[in-house]
Amino acid sequence: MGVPQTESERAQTLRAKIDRYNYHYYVLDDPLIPDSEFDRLLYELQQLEARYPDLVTPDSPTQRVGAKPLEAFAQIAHKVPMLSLGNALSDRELEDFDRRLTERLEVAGPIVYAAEPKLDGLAINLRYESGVLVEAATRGDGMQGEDVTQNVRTIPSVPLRLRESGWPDVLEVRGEIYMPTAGFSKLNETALANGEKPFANPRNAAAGSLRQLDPRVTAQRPLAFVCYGFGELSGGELAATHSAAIRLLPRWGLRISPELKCVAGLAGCQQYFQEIGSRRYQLGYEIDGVVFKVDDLQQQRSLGFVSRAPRWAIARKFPAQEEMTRLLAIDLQVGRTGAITPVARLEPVNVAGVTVTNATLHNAEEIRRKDVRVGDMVIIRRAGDVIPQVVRVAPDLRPTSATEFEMPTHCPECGSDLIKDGDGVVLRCSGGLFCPAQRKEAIKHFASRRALDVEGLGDKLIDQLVEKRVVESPAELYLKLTPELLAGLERMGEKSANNICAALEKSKETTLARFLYALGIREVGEATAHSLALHFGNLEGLMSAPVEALLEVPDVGPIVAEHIHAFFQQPHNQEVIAALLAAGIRWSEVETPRADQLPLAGKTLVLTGTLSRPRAEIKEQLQALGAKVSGSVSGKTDYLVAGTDAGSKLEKAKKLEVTVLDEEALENLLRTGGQP
Ligand code: D41
Repeated sequence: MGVPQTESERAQTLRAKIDRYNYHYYVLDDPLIPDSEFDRLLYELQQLEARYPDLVTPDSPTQRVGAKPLEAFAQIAHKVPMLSLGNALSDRELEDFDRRLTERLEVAGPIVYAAEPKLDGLAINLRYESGVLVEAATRGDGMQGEDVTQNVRTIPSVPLRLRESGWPDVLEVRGEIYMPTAGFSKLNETALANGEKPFANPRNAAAGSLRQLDPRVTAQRPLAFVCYGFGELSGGELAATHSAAIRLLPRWGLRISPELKCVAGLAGCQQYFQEIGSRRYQLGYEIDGVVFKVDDLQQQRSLGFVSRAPRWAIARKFPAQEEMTRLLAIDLQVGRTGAITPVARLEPVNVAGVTVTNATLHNAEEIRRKDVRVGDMVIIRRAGDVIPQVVRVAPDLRPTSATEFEMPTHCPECGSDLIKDGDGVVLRCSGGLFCPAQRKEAIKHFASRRALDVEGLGDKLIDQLVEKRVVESPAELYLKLTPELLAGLERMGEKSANNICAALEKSKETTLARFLYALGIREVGEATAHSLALHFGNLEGLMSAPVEALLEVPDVGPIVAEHIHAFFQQPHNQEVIAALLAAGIRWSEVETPRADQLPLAGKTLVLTGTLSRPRAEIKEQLQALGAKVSGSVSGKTDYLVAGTDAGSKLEKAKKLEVTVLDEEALENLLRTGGQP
């Protein structure tokens, strides 16, 4: 069959693009487009070539797996090829995998799989001879890779010599070199501070760090290594199962995944995938899925390989977190304290299952640094419940019509001057509560759950009330809103109107701490509001406190003290407070307990693991009882509160013989006010 001209041209275009993206990705460690986009292009080319085999050329990117070798490093041929891994992108594909294997193996019961997270780093082969590290090579194309021995030797978790004894004379281990997220953030912060270009993600940072020609540079980079497989082994297999063999490694000084687990059958795989997925962002390193391997080596052998991938292993991938879309406009959002945040309006794009239409651009400095222009194709990243971010632009896809964004000098909502704040990065509207945007946000904050908790008074309703100038301050919620007035608004029934009025009435009975938090004083969060309430015991004392007196409150530093003082000096704020009190807001006077009389005074607690309530909430309650809540376990720690999947902190606490409380014990402690 002849190849239509257009198809042939398309294939050529695709090849040129893919080659270029490959080069940027593998050689420069600086990807131009997200992986998801790259995969789509490659897939399109594969489909085209499958339909028209005449289109296949020997140099087509479909004919090569992976990386173009750097000129600078010597090539090393792998004694045992480094295989690639098949993918499952859905539950269905994982099901198919397990069914296929069950049929091939002709087993009755469920297959046992070794499961572990799929780290997003670089695959490496380490060769030990007589217990000494002699060679480290990248995976390359699977047959030969680059000699990165000198660089790998600088990685602290790679032993230069194996510990103890019992290792085979020739031991090749395979694993991933990666950069933990904390180290990655620090590295990029430093790069930014030095005016250098930050890395796009931890994977690129790890790759870039490993491909340094000067090992002294690599040594400065926070790299780590974990093992997940084997290459050449003298004396044959180390054990009868994959997991048993891997578990021999730590005694020789080689790290393995702390998450390595054996699971049974499809159900076990799916549960493991779910479980790791739920902790994905707490792991401290980036993963892009989970790997399942048939644990029994006999079964592995009988399954064998297809092309270059073992039949007995699969990567169940998470949906891609990065996608590309067009930036349609940059709008400005005015926050509660007047801070101006530029927001990217996007052509809707599905990122990991959620349609994204907006992403934050943080501030003008960020827009300048990333050189984001209206009309650009931008890469959007959504990680967990974090607000979607514009990570970078795809510079070679920039249309000629793209326009630079200019920060206005006046508030888009009220026209007041914008002023540079503190470090000069944040712009702030100087309009205060004259600015309708700030008014809306102030009222939303006031009514929010952790402030006065007015149930049913949603954001949309508050927007409407402020826009119609019905309500201009929190106090007017109580003075102006009646069931009749509310029922007259859009999308508001009589019943909801009544409910909101009842909720308003109920919210009047509150606590001093909540009231202070609800006022929305800058830098005064829940914890500080609590400390203030506890320290002063009443509103009058706090309102008239000079800065020096405020500085005596635990957790209050000079900047916060200044904000608090300035807030209460403002006549407008005094009026709002007076009006709120006149409207009937009340709390029972808190007696000022002397700090040292609180039940948990002098006690230091540390929280770790996954807890069933937000940490901030628990922390606040503990602090209210006089406890200090610290981030790290030390000899001074009195209690460690350990949720599920507690890790190194729990181990350290046990070592230091610190009392460990589970969640039930914690709740008891809080209920009884300090008796564990
Ligand atoms: O964490 C990983 N990235 C990972 C990669 C892992 N945990 N296990 C892996 N296992 C294999 C086989 C089954 C072939 C031993 C892998 C990889 N391969 C792999 N990494 C890059 C290509 C293949």
